[in-house]
Amino acid sequence: MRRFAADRAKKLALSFKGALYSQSSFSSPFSSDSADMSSKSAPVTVDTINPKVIKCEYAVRGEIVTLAQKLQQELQTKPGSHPFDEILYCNIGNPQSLGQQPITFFREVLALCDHPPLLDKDETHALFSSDSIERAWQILDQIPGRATGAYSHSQGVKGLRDSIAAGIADRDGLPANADDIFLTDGASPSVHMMMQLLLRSEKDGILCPIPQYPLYSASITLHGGTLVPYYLNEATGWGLEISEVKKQLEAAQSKGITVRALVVINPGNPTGQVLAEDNQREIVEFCKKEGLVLLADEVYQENIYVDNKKFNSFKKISRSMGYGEEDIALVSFHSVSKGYYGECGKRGGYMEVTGFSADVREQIYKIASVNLCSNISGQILASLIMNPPKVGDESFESYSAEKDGILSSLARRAKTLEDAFNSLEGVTCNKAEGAMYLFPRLYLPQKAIEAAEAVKTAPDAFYARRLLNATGIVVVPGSGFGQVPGTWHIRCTILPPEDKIPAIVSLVTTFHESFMSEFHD
Ligand code: DCS
Repeated sequence: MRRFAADRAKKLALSFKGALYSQSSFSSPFSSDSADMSSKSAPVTVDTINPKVIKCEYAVRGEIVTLAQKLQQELQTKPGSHPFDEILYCNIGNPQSLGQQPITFFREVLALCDHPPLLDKDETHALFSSDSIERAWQILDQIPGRATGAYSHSQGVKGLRDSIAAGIADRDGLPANADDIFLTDGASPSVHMMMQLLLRSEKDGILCPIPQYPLYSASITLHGGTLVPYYLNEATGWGLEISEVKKQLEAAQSKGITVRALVVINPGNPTGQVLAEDNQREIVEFCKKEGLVLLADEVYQENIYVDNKKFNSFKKISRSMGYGEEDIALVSFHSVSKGYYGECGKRGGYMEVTGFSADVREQIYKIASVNLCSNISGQILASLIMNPPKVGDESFESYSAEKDGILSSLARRAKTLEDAFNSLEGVTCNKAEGAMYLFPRLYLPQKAIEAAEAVKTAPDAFYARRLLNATGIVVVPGSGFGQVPGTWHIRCTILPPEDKIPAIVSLVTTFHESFMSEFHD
C-alpha cells in the first residue's frame, strides 16, 4: 500500500512539473544549471512585461483623471490655487460618489445578512422594516451555514441564483434557469470570462459598437483578440444599422479574421440610445444567420428616460421570434452598479448564459471556479435588484419613492445637460434615452485642432484638459471610446447632484464661449 502511495506521489509530482515546464527550453530549478547566474531572468521593465498590457487602454480612468487628482490635491494643500473650489467628476458612472443615496431596503437586508445577531434583537424591529428582516432570514437560509464570510459555489449561492432566475422570469415573462446564472464581482469579470473563452488568437474577432465602453476594447486586447468595429450612426441618434454590421463582418472575414461574437450595449454607453424592438429582432436574426454569439450588455436596463422606449432583454426578443436555446448562443450581462441602485463599490453582477453546449458550459464553469466565487454581499445585492419589494410589502412605498425620485431626477438632469450642450456654438448632442451619459459632438475650429496637434494631443483631449483646468469639471475625451475618424466628442455623465447642474451648465457655457473665441478662424 505504502509503496503504491509513494509511486503515485512521484507520478503526480512529475506531471505537475511537466505542466509547469512543458517546453524543453525552460530550465527547471531542480536541475543543476539553476545555479548558473548568467541565465538570470530579464529585469521587469515596460519592455519585458506582457505587451498586451501595454497596448490595453482604459480612458474612463485615463490621463484627464490623473490630472484631476493632481488638481484636487493642489486645492487641498493650496486653497484658491485654481479658478474653482472643487473637482466635479463627470467622467465615471459612479453615482454614490456624487451623493446618490443607496436604496434603504437593499442596505437594510445587506446589514442584517452581514450581522445576523441583529435579527435576534428586539430593537431591530423598530429600526428595520419587517420585509427587510424577513428577506434577510430568507437569504441567510439559502446560504450554507448562514456564513456570508464563506466561499460559495463558483457560480454563486444556488438560492440566490434561484431568486435571480425568478426575477428574470418575471421581467421577461419567460422561464429562466438558475444553472444559467454566473454571479460575478460586477459585470466586468463576466465580460473578461467570455473574452477568455472565445478568443484563441488575434485571428479571432469580436464585433463591437463604436463608440463603445472601453471595457470591451481593453478586454479584447488583454485576451489577445481583434476588435472588429461597427459604427453607430450619430445622425440617427446613434442608430445600430445591420447593413453596417454586415459590411464590417465581411471586411474582417476578408482579412482572415474569424468573427466569434457581436457585442451590443443596450441602453448604450457612451451613446445613450435605447434599441427599438424591431432593431433588436434584426440583430438576433443576424447573429443566428452568421453563427455569432450575442454578447448583450444590459447593465443599464433600469435607466430609461423616454416614454416611447422600453427595455427588452435580448433573451425575450429571441424567444419571441421562436428561437430556442439551441438556435442562438446568448450571454446577458447585468450589474448592481447602475440602474437606480448605483452600488458599484459593492461589486455585484451576473451573466445569464444560454445556448452553449454542456461541455462548453463546463469550461465556463471551470474559468469561474478559478476565481473561487464572487463576493457574497455583491451576490445578495444582485438577488435584491432582481427581486425588489412588491406591492403590499412594508417597504414598497418608500422603496418606490426612492427609486422614482432617483430615476426622474436623472431624466431631468439628462434633459437639462442635453439642452445646454445643444445651445453651444459648434456642438450637437443626441438625447440620452437611457444609461448615464451624454456624448456631445464638438465641431472644433481649425486653429484649436492645430493647437492640439502642436502639443501632440487629440483635439477632444485638448478640449477636455482645457475644460478641467478652467472649471474643475472632468469629462472623458471621445477618443477613449472610439469615434468616426475626424469627429470629436466628449462624454459627460448626468450624475452630479441636481442642485449643481445649473452651475455646471453655466461653467461649461462660459468656458466653451471663451474657448471658441480664443481659437476662432
Ligand atoms: N458594461 C457597461 C456598458 C458599463 O458601462 C460598465 C461600467 C460595465 C459594463 C461594468 O461595470 P461593473 O463591473 O461595475 O458592473 N461603466 C463604467 C463607465 O463607463 N463609467 O463607470 C464605469
